Amino acid sequence: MEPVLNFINGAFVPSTSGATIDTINPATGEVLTTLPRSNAEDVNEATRAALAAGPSWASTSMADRIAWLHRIADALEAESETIAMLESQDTGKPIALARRVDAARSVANFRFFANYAQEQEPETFSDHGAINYVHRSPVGCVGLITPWNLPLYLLTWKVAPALLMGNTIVAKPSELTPLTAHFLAKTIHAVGLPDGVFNVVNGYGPDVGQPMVEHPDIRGISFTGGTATGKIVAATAAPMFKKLSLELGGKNATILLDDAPLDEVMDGIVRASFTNSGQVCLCGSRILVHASIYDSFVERFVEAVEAIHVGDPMLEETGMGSVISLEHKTKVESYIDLGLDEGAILLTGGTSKVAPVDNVPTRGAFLRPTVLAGLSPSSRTATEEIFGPVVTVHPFESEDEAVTLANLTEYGLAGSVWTADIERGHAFAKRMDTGIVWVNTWLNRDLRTPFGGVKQSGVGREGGTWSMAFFSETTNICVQQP
Ligand code: TXE
Repeated sequence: MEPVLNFINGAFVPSTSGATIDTINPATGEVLTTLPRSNAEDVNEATRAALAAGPSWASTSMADRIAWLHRIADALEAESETIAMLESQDTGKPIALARRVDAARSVANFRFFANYAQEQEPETFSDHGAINYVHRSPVGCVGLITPWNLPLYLLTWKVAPALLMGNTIVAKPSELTPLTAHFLAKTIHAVGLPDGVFNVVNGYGPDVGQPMVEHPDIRGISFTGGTATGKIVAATAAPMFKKLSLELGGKNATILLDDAPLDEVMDGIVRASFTNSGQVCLCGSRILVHASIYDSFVERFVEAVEAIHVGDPMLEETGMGSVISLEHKTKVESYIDLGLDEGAILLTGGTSKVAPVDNVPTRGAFLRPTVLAGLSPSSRTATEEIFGPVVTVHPFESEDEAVTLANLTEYGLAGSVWTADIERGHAFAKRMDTGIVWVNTWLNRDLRTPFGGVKQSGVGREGGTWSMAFFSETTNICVQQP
């Protein structure tokens, strides 16, 4: 596989130091290729290119930029299978999931913002004999920093609106998953986007991400990643008054009210628990079940979880592949052990010592989906983010108790409520202290809606007009009428 390079000013270049990092296929343990180990010098180069390209890109019309988004979407769509393959190799996720979620949504992100921009009405207000209108201009050069769980999906979620609103970009993918950001750069280069408008700098967070946040000419940062890193980013950016969007961690609750129709909801709850090996910040990692249906739910849930085919991500029938790395596998296993120390009953799965996944490479980072019962809802295992294929299940006696349990962690990103009575779903959803609530569904995404969390899950919202607002500055122009 060709080495990943930085993409700066329309050229593919190594880091100035020449240093590289290996990127591993987590399902096999094999080295896929190398990526540049960049540093502040490379960030400065990329920022210089972005600034130089800024004025001409900002002066393009919205219609031109919409056309560019469609060109990029068309080119990505033509290569969907390649994107799925790269993403599956880079992350260990099943190829079917990479096709259905990562590749498809990366195209959809460009298409959505191109089409949605055309639906927007001018923002005007008239009163006191004057007409006000909101003039939107680009933030300028923006920094996009993304994580390893949905690499291209989350990068394009930021690139599309940033380009649409006339910004130039310095992007930093996770050092664990550089392949599809590189592919996006090649695609953007091939369609002929002007040099310097989109730049990619690869490397470790402290070496590349930190200098991006510190750079005075990078005027906005859109960050998706862990809460701990989000705090570092926020502390650096705050005194510089940069525009900042932080999509961070979660410990989301899946709540079954006493009338939840178990047969109908089971598939949704298994998906919410174990999609992408639980490595989606929107996954439900705590399942709260009304006591009256707890036993029957647990029995059917465990049966459904044990039916998930865990194995080689390249096989079509695989439902769950590996986690992102051996290091992350060890972290997840430490939480399974912690859960047992905190008094959990292991209903299925467990560490690879207890429940090894067979027919996979020994150096593959594979874990079985794991369900822990009997834990206090305020235990560490049930309140700290694990970000792996591990869920805890807890009974509750009343809706008030369920609301208290749902809201007790320091996170507030998402959650789902399952009930036969839609009115109860509406009412319960409004009591949850999260940015997103699904009722009788999960990961049903309308890209016009605000996406983001509260508390330790972050600050700001992206999606639809929220993204267009984040990636632009407003000037209100008030004209006195004659
Ligand atoms: O995050 P990290 P990871 C969260 C999820 C999990 C984590 C997993 O909850 O906790 O992200 O992704 C760069 N200055 N979400 O481990 O370490 C780093 O190189 C600037 C929530 O990758 O935070 C990488 O490119 N940047 C999310 C990026 O930050 C730094 C969805 C994220 O790395 C940096 C997906 C620094 N000092 C994952 N240190 C959601 N809410 O949507 C590291 N980075």
